[in-house]
Amino acid sequence: MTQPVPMTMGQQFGRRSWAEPWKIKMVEPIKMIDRAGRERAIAAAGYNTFLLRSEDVYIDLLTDSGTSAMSDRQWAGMMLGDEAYAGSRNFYHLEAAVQNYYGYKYLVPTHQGRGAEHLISRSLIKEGDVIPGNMYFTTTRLHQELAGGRFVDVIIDEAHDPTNMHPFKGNVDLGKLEDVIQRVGAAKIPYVSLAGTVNMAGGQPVSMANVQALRELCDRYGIRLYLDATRMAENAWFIQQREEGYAGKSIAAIVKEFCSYTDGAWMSAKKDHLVNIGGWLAMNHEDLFEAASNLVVVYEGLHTYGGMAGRDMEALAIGIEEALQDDHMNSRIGQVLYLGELLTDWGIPIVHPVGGHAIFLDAKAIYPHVPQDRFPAQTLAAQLYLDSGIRAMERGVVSAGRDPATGDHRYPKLELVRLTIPRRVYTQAHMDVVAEAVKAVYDERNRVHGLEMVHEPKYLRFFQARFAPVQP
Ligand code: P70
Repeated sequence: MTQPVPMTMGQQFGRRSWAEPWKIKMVEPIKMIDRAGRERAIAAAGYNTFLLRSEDVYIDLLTDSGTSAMSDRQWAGMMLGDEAYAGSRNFYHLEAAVQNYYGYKYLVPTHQGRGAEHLISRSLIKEGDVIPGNMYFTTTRLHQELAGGRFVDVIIDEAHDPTNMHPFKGNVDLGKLEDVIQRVGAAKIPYVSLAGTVNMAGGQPVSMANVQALRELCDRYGIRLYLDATRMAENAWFIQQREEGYAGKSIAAIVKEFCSYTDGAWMSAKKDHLVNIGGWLAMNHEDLFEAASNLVVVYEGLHTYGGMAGRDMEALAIGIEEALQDDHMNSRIGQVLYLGELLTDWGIPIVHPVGGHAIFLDAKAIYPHVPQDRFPAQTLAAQLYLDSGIRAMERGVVSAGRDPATGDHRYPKLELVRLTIPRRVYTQAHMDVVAEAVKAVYDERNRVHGLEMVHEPKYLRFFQARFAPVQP
């Protein structure tokens, strides 16, 4: 009798396995606390994974933001910090990296993404303005609203359907956008807010054809186009894989071309750029540069550091270069796809196609018996922690918040739990453990009944809200 030959995952899927283009030089121990400890920890956290202590977490998939492992080159760069208050040499290195890889003329550094969102919103939005975009992001929309604007979603309908296999579910629906322009008038639209790999849609990319067409439409009406470039390098990988004519182009070339159709970008460098803190706003128009580089000194710090230390800017400049390498991106997204393939094989409902930075579990499909005002995604994230100390994030009705006009919950079509994969941090074995935990929670799905909210903060409630289990 012949034994079946063991196969690698790559062989099982009919292709060669990929491997990370690095080896591990330093490790940080992690451990899983016992079930009783996890029960105590999640109850003390009000069933909100944002309120857990990191010490009580085993595998931390809360976010890919600021959680990357830096390279030896980046750590070496940290030693080269020029901590002068003004004109640090690391700022000029960073400025050159952004100009070189993203192609924008002017740079305003900020402490992280929302600092840049604040500056662009305050500089360009007037009371009563409308900002169309490809699905809201929590902090982006809040800054647009605080500046007096109103966000209008113009993403294609396919983005709201977790099973639709459209290859570019982040695309803007140009018909919807033109309707908005015609309804409110171009003068009321300071800019279109475009995001690469749309976070709330499941990390879904925008095609090059879409940004080209968007540029033409914006030009026709004299409207500016700004990009949330937070995960634009990941977006470029999808263009390289899926869009005709881009298979032979590098990630760096694709990012540069994509950005050339936009007027500027804001960035949370804590994602793509492989640093633990940092951000920037970059632009081609001088008027925005003038306004933002003046406002930055009020809210962030001088215009040559914007809330970052010199060493942070150095690590970031080096991170930009590393982030845009093809072999890095192949292994980064390859790991996300690996987890997605396992869960798909086991019949667990997730958002398809799998996006760039995370797997999104479809909590509505997993808990059809839990109504949306009992917070199915919040419940699922808590269950996952209880099962194995894995920390994920709610991306559903809690994240969507309340409508400022009516005060009611906003009920998004997508009610998701995000398993976000930090860059260069976990191994394939960690992904196996995560998949097994999700499966265990899925198998127990009929035993949970949801949560009620017992404390609700005014801004970005998902960060600090508290919940309690409801009985059947
Ligand atoms: C996440 C983080 C941050 C982010 C983003 C996009 C597409 C801007 C920002 C803001 C952190 C986060 C933020 C709000 C709710 C939950 C988590 N996303 N644009 O985990 O950047 O955090 O640096 O101020 O994804 O997705 P920053």
